[in-house]
Amino acid sequence: MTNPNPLTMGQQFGRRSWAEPWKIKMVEPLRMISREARERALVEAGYNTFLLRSDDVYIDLLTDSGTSAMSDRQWAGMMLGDEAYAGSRNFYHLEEAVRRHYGFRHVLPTHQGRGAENLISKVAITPGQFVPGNMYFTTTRLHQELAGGQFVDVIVDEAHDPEVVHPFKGNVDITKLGTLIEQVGAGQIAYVSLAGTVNMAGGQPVSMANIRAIRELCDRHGIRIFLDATRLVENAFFIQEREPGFADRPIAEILLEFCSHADGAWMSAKKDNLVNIGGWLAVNDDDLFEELRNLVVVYEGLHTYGGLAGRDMEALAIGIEESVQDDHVRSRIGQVRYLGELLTDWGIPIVQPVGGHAIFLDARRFYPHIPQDEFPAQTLAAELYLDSGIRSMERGIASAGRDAKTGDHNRPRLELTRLTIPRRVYTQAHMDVVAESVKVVFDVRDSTRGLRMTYEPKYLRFFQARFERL
Ligand code: P61
Repeated sequence: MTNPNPLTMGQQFGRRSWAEPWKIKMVEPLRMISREARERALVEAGYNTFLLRSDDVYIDLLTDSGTSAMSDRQWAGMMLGDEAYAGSRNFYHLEEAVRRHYGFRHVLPTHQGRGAENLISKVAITPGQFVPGNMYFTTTRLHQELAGGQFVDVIVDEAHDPEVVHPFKGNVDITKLGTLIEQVGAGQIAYVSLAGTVNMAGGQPVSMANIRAIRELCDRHGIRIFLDATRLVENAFFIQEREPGFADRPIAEILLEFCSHADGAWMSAKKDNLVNIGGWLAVNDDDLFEELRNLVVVYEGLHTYGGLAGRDMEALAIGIEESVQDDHVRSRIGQVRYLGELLTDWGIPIVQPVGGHAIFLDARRFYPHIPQDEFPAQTLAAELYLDSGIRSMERGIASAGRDAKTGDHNRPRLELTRLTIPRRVYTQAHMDVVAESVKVVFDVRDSTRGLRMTYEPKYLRFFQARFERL
């Protein structure tokens, strides 16, 4: 039989195909349990994908955090761990890699991103101060609040609308930031908390022009800028692609320039930096660093290991080098886009434009008949798992938690289910399987019912909350 459609997928989407700049050397078998077994597993997990056993998951798109595949060079680095308690040579490799690619002077390892968030929040926030940022992130905001700060969202309005197409939906609205500074006074602003490719907005980037404008405003008022560098390499890719004047500049160069406008950064190295565990905190100011270096021994470990083994720091140092390579980033984001193109083609509502690390299904438009208080995005994550064993994550009302003052649910405009793509792990065929499953769940959407929360933990409730079907 002749092929009725002799086009590659790239041609069908009107572009040249991309391919991964690596080949596979070691494989990990996948397992798919029966639908009956998935039903049992889901009930046992209280309809919360965080509570599933990974053995019961077929394609795991819960997160891109710590789930990437390391390279042969990184694994070789694991054998070169200098496990000295103090002054491990791997720490100096890490320090050098962060300095070279992010440009900050002082570097501290931490066990992961939230370890670094804890330290910077404790040292840089005086209770009662405000922390403006480009949309909240769960752990970031919690550490800011636990340190006595109050997070204020100053992202552009477009970020809260999943249908608006804008090249830099992660940008700070300079007017909102300026108004806040005028209202509360510069002394009451702890710092600006600026994330690259904003996670909760759908992996949406910040432009170079925007960080320059924030810098200018902050300089006028003596306010510091700290970056959440977790997915800043991916942010640099979007600047290269979309911002005039950057098309011919390597991602590594753009990253360095972006960081040059900030006073420091915290990092969950489990994302961009291609390791299974690790983080770091880096700042330029000597006095601030001295305080942080002292505090790290309380919460993480000595300042030359910060909760990491020597081998972890070596893998991280190598991961940083690999993560800023143009070929790598292009294929990583290319894979996310491929899935986005399929779903868009089939009329499935997703956040547009497609961001760096994930496809975000728009659960409000998916299930218009399920009110937000009945957890449409959580429902969608459960339905996808039931259909095919694909694990995704709720990013809506459950993730947003409760208002600290009123105790009522925070009700974000974005009610999303995240299909997060680990780096260098799955193939295009896996993406096809994922898209087909989303389509099946979409086709039966009208008969799907929502959920009721039956157990609610106090902090970051979405991780451990339990639900049952209505
Ligand atoms: C994720 F459901 N992200 O996206 P740590 N900043 C940013 C992150 O994306 C981030 C951290 C800081 C995760 C893991 C996770 O509500 C959740 O290394 C932009 O995880 O401590 C983590 O870095 C924290 C999943 C975290 C969640 C919080 O999947």
